[in-house]
Amino acid sequence: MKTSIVSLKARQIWDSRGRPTVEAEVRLAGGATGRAIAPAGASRGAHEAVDLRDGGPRFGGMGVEGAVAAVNGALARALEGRDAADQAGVDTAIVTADGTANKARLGANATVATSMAVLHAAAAAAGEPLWRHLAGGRDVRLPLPEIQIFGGGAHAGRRTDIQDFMVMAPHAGSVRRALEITADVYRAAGEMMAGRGRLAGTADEGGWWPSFDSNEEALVALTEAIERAGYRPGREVWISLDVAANELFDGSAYRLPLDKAALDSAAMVERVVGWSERYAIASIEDPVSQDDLTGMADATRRLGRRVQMIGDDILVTSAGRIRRIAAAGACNAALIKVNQAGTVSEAKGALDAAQDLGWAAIVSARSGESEDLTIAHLATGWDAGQLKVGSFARSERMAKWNELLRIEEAMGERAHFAGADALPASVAARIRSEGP
Ligand code: 2PG
Ligand code: MG
Repeated sequence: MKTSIVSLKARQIWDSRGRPTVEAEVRLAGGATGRAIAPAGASRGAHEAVDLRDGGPRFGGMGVEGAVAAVNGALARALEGRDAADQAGVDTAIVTADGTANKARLGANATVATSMAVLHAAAAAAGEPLWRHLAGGRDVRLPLPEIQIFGGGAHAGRRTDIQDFMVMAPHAGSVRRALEITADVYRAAGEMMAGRGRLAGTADEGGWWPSFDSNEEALVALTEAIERAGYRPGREVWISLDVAANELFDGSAYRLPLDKAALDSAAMVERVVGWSERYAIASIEDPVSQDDLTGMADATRRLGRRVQMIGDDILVTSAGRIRRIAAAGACNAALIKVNQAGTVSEAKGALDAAQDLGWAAIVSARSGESEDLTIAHLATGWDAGQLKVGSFARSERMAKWNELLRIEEAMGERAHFAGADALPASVAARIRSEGP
C-alpha cells in the first residue's frame, strides 16, 4: 500500500524562543513524506497534555532528547506499517503507545509532531494541499484572524496582567483585507508607542511590548491605535482579549499587580464586564482560572450574548471537558491547540464537540512556534472559523498569515471569508447590527 508508513524519524530543532523542540518526519511506501514541528506554550493549563523535557542543566532543562528518542523508538515501532491515510487509527496507536491520560510517558511534543507529520504525509500522498485534503470536497471557509497588537502576561515579563490585546476585522470580507487592516493598526500602535517614548521592542508573539500604567490604559491605547489607523472601534475593528487568568490566580485571589488589585472570582468577572462595557470588546478568553467553573459560568451568563467567551486553559482541547463545562453553562467558544490534546484526531474531536454544541472555535498557535504551517491548514480545512497565531510580526507568526493568503488565492472564486459568522450566533448578530 502506497500510504503505509515505512519510516518515522525525529530530530531536535529550535523554536521561536530559541528553545529546543521536536521535529518529526514520516516517509510512506509510495515515496510521499510529511514533516511537522511541535509548538510549546508558556501559559499552560494544568490539564493539558504535557511535553517531555530532559531537565538537568542543559538548555535550562528544556532539552527534548527524551522526546526525540520516544519518536524514534516507541512511536516508530507503533506506527511502521500502518496506513497514514487512516489518521484516526494512527492516533489511536499513538495514544496506546503512550498509555497515560496526558501523554506524560512519551511527551505531547513527541506525539503532536508525529501525528501532524503523518497528516502531512497523507495529504502529500493524495497530491493535495493539506487544507483541501482535510476539507474532503466540502466547501470550507477561510478563518477570521484574531491578531495581537500588545503582548503581555507570561509573554512579556508580566508587564501587563492581561496576556493578549488583539484585534479582529469581521467585516473585512477576505483574509487579504483583514490582514491589511491589522497591518495598519499594528503600525499605528507602534508609532503611537514610539511617540510617547514607550516603545520597548516586542513580546514573545510579536506584539508591541506593553509599557502601561494599568491594564485599562492598554485598552485605551489599543482603541486609539485603531482610530489612528483610520478605523472605527466597534465597527470595522473589534477588540479581543486573552486574559490568561490562570497566570493571575495564586490559589486564593486574582492578583493584578499593574492595577494594584487582588480580586475574588466575582470581582474578577466584574472587572472584565466593566472593560466590555467601556471598550469595543467582542471576544474574551480565559477571564478566570482553569478550575473556576463558577466564575466562567458567571462571566458567560453576564457577557455571552454580546461577547465570545473562549475557554483555553479551562477546556484544554478536550472533548470531554468541553461537554462538561458546557453543561455548567460556561463558555461559548473553544480554543483548539493540537498540542494540548497531543494528537490531530483528539484535537479534531474537541473541535467537533464544540461545534456540535453550537459553539464557535478558534484554532490557535502557542507562544513558542516555528515555521510549521499546519494550523493555517487545520483552521481552513476543518472549517473552524477562526485562527489565532499571535501578532503581526516575526516570521513564525507571519508564515501562517501568509499561508492563509496563498490558500485564499488557491480557492479563487470559491473563497469565502468566515467573518462575523465565525463568532457565536448572538455575538455575530451584535457585530452585524453595530457595524461596519
Ligand atoms: C494562549 C497561548 C497563545 P501559550 O494562552 O492562548 O497565545 O499562550 O502558548 O503560552 O499557552
Ligand atoms: Mg490563552
